[in-house]
Amino acid sequence: MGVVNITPDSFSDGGRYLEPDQALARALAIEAEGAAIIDVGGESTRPGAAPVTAQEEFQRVLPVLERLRSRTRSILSVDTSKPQLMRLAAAAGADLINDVYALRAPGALEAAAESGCAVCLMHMQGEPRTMQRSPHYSDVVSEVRAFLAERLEACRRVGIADERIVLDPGFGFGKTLEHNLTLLRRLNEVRVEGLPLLAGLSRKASIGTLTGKPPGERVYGSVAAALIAAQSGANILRVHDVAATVDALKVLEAVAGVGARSDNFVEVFP
Ligand code: 8Y7
Repeated sequence: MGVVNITPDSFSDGGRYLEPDQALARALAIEAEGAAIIDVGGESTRPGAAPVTAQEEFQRVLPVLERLRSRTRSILSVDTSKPQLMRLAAAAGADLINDVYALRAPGALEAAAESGCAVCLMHMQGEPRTMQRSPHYSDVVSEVRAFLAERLEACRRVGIADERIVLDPGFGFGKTLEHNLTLLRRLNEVRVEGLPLLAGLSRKASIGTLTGKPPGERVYGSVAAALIAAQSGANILRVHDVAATVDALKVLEAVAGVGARSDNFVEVFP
C-alpha cells in the first residue's frame, strides 16, 4: 500500500502532493513502482496536526479518487474517519476504507457497511492531537488484540463480512518506541486467523528515534521495519517508499515465500 497524502501539513511529505495533478502523478508513480493499493488521504493524523473541515477534506480527496478510478484498476483506499466521505469515496470508486478510528465515529459502521468497500480497522489509544503525550498499557499486545476483536465484532453486527476486513495494530498511534517494538516483535500474536494484517511503520517517529534521522531520510530504517513486519505475518505494508520496499520484499519472497503480493492478499479483494 503506497501513501498519497493530499495534505499541506503531513509530516513526512508536507505539501508536496497538495494539487490534484501532483497527487494523481504521485499515485500513478507508486503504482508503477509496484504498489497494489493506493491510499489517498486528505487529513493529517500527525500528532498535533490542525483539524481539517469536512468540506476541505472532501475537496482534496474526491477529485483525486475520481481521476484515479478512470485510470487504474489498482485497489483504491480512502484514508478517512468521516462517514459522509466514506459514502462519497465509495461512489467515486474507492475499494477500501482505511479508518484510523476503526469506524468508531457515529454512523461510520453503517456507512462502511453500505459502501460495500473493504475496511481497515486500526488500533489507536487516545486521539491524534494528544495520543503521544503519555501512552500507557499493561500489555500492549493483549490490549491491541482485544480492541481489534471488539471492532471486528462491531463490523460483523452491521453485516460487514470477514472477507472485507483488514486489521492493523496502529504503529505510532498512542504508542511509545517500546510499545511499537513489542508489537513488531510479537506481530504474529495480533493476527486473527483468516484476516489480512496491515502494518504501517513507514517514516514514523520510532524509525527516527532508532536512526536519528528526519522523516525524509528514514527510507532504510523503514524498509527494515517493513521486512520485519512481513516476516512476522503482515500481509499489507503501508509505505511511502514503494520502490525500495518492493525490492526488499522480492528478496524476502525469494528466500521465505512471503511478500506483499501473496495469494492470500489478492483473494480478500474481489
Ligand atoms: C497509518 C495509517 C497513518 C497506519 C493505517 C503516518 C493513515 C501516519 N498511519 N493507516 N495512516 N495504518 N491503516 O505516519 O499505521 O503515515 S498516518
